[in-house]
Amino acid sequence: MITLESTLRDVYRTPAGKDIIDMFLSAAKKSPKLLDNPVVGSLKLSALERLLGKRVPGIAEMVVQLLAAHDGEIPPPSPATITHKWWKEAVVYQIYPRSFQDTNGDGIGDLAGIRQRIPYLKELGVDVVWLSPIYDSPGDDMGYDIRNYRKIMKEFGTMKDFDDLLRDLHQNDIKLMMDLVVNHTSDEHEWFQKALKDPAGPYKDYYMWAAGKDDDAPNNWTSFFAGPAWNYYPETEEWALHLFSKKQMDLNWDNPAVRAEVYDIVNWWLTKGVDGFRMDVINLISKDNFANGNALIGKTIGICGIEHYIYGPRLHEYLQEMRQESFGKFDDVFTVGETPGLGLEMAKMTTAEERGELDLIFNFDHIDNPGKSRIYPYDYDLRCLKPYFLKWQTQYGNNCWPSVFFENHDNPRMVSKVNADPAYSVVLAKLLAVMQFTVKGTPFLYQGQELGMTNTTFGSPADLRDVEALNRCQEFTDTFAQTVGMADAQQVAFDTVAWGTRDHARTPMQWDTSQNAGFSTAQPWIGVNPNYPVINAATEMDNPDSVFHFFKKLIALRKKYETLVYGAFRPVFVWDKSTFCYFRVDGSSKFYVEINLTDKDQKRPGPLTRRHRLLAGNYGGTAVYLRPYEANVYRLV
Ligand code: ISL
Ligand code: CA
Repeated sequence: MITLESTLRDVYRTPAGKDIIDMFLSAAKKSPKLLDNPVVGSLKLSALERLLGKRVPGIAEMVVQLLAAHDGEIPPPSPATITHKWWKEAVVYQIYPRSFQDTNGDGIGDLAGIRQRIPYLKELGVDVVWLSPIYDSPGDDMGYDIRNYRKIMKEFGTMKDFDDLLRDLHQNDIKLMMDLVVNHTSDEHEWFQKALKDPAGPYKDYYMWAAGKDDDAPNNWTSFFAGPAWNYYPETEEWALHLFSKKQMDLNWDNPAVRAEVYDIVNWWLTKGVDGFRMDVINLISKDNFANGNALIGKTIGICGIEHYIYGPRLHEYLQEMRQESFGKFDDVFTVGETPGLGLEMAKMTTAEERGELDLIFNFDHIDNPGKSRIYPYDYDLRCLKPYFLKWQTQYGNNCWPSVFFENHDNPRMVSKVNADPAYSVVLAKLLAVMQFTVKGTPFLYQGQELGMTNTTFGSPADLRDVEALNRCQEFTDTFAQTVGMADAQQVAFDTVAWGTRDHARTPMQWDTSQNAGFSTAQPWIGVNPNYPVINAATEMDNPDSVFHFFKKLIALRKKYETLVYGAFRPVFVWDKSTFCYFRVDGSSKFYVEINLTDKDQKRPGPLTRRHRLLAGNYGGTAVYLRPYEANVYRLV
């Protein structure tokens, strides 16, 4: 049992302990190798704060509490070989249906629009389409607040539209992955409504309730979307938990009736022929207790109370039961868990094939630089990708399989984060493609990434649509008003939020140079990026040097050479922080990748020989040195 008296070495031997210490060391810009030092390793856990060199009182207690339910966990050892699976070879394309293609002139994307664009997806060469939620929803969090799991959101169409889409995708050898949001439901879901109408009935215990303290919330937990994580309901005279928006009510997974409902929903969609699920914040479903969160850690991370549910006591039990009761009964479906906050060791406990839980997870440690959050503007340093990939490509084990992504519907466009100068966006988009399709793991593309789509410009809060951004705008206005005065506070708040808002990823897909970029004949629900006359699918499909054709080429390469899927990852010149170079090798082929992670010319760390055949490069050829953000893939013959 880990206690405050345990040594840091004991803590570091546990999966969760290692991940947490690594996370805090990385944020404090200290090397994980610090724990190899025998003196440091023998320090008591209570000395952790001093090790980090900054006051984070209570961090040791947080580690003890988080580890309490996971004592003795040991990740299964890595086997010598990798099991071949179709979903390890596939390329996944995430569609945000609201912004993909409108066909009925209401300014909102729909299922018929996705069906219309299947030829485009075939041309690109993707194997799986992942749809962000399409279920009936009031749209408070753009569909991540589900009101009816067996009904299609009216703006997106009907169940017949869904059946037509699924049939046509399958006829084109494209599989379909749905987005399963079961940590919470909309407050308009019938379960929650019944809980309010009949507090003594069976549905109240579908959700997470607690008595308040006097007139205040049960504890100090805050929502991912700013503000307290509790709503008060006079009907029950209690508070209900919402880790996300005020209309997204957390389900009580400790209730076996809730788990049975979820498995029934999953089986209903799998029986319709769906090929897999991306599972929204699935690591948050097990909460340990409602004690207050560590306020200082909450301040550091930006969310208070997270240690009570980020890796909860019954998480593995629920994930194993879910597989047994649903996915495990169907051949060849695949599951990817969205698991914010799970590090590599906890991910092994959740995805190692012997564990019978999830196939893949999304880890977000590379989406922001260590210790940074997109809530506050900062200059993203591309060099951080090197230690990230070195770790996940060499330590994750052959019984686990990485997901490889740079963008999704929750984050600004990567090319703009790295360098806002449009002169670099094509080269950067191609650099990221070289990395995404040549490291080991399943690539997950986000719509528009294959075009090099960028962030847009928002003029005022009226241009924003995301509940998280609008909440933060209000929160920051209130905070800044105390220092800069109300007149400037709103502008400062908006400028802060506009940098990292999720809305950047949700502007309409840019199809061609016609009105609204060919997305809709009506005014779209969110503004079109003004750069669509240059960055759009039609223009790029006519240009062999475009980002589109570069992605298409790399996807084809990955299909042609199994070495790029299952081959060994062999990093070289690891000491060089400015470049990232590695081999992919198996019995049949050998590939070499060289990437310049900076906006400066860099000396090539390793010489090219006449054996190096350039297959793809974002400058279309090579020079004596590596140019800004240059990325090249060679086959050695
Ligand atoms: O942005 C993030 C990771 O880069 C996280 O803060 C993200 O909000 C978190 O991972 C949860 O995201 C998922 O659940 C939310 C929903 O708003 C997001 O769109 C979804 O991806 C609540 O359902
Ligand atoms: Ca529409």
